[in-house]
Amino acid sequence: MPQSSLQRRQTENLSDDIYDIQAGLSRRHKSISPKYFYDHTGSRLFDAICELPEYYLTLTELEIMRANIQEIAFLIGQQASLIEFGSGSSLKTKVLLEHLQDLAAYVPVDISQEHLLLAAERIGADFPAIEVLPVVADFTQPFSLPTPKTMPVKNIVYFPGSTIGNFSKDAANDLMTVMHHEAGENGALLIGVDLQKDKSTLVRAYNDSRGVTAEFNLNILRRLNREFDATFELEQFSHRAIYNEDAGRIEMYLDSRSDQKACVGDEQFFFAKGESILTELSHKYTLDGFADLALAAGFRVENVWMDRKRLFSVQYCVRI
Ligand code: AVJ
Repeated sequence: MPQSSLQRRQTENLSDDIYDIQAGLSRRHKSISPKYFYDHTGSRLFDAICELPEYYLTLTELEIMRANIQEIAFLIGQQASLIEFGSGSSLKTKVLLEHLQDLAAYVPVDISQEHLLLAAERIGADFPAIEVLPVVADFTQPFSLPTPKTMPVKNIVYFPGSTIGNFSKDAANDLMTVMHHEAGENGALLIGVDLQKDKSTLVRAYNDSRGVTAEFNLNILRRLNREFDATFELEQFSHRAIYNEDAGRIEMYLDSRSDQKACVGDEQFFFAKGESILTELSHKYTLDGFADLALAAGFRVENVWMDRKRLFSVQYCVRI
């Protein structure tokens, strides 16, 4: 894309984002999309969360991948194209690629061009034998796939980290439908799914003792101040994460400590003392619950790998 139109697209995105943030804060139950967590600081804070033993998700998923990598690689087979939803900067992706040297291509898909190209470059350097074809796209909408030099036998969509948990049941169904489309005929989905478990383990994972998650949550306001002309006072909000058992999900909020106002762009918002902004939902699935979601989007769960405590699952779903 020529430089000028790329810049134009980035400014358009910026104003789209402001409208999106303003719309979320105009609702009766205020919310800010979790996609705004991940600026540079937010990504670093998330990396720090992933190293906390209380945040069992990342370490457990990695352990499951390592323990079952032979079987996973066997199911994926030869000459597949691995399409990762997300930039592919994780250790799990490396573990997978180390055992898939005969891939037709590796296709990381991410909306953040900067993040994506950096991660793709690193992967290209670490795995010179694999053709890396990054795609800048919003993966919640259908996108077209690049054509690798080697014709792929099948497409494997890879979606680690239980990011599926961030999506409401309807949005998760839509996203699974996009993944079904991108997998194409003979395709499959390899996905990390966090599981329902005792409330205290879940609550601790999102209220870590070092306060990294609180910092991560508050950083969203810092980012709005810096990038979206907002005027939030960070000390006037506090982190809260609860487990909603009926809905089977963690809900993360920023609670206003006082009656106050803040601007975002040219709009002003009022926050009553104790009023909350919802910043993230993190759905936890039962095995049956996820199998139903998969089925509704045209996938059959063929294999489920879990840790011994059944905290987390990695699931291989085939297209039906
Ligand atoms: C990356 C969306 C899977 O929901 O557990 C971690 C993000 N939020 N701690 C999650 C997150 C608070 C994470 N996901």
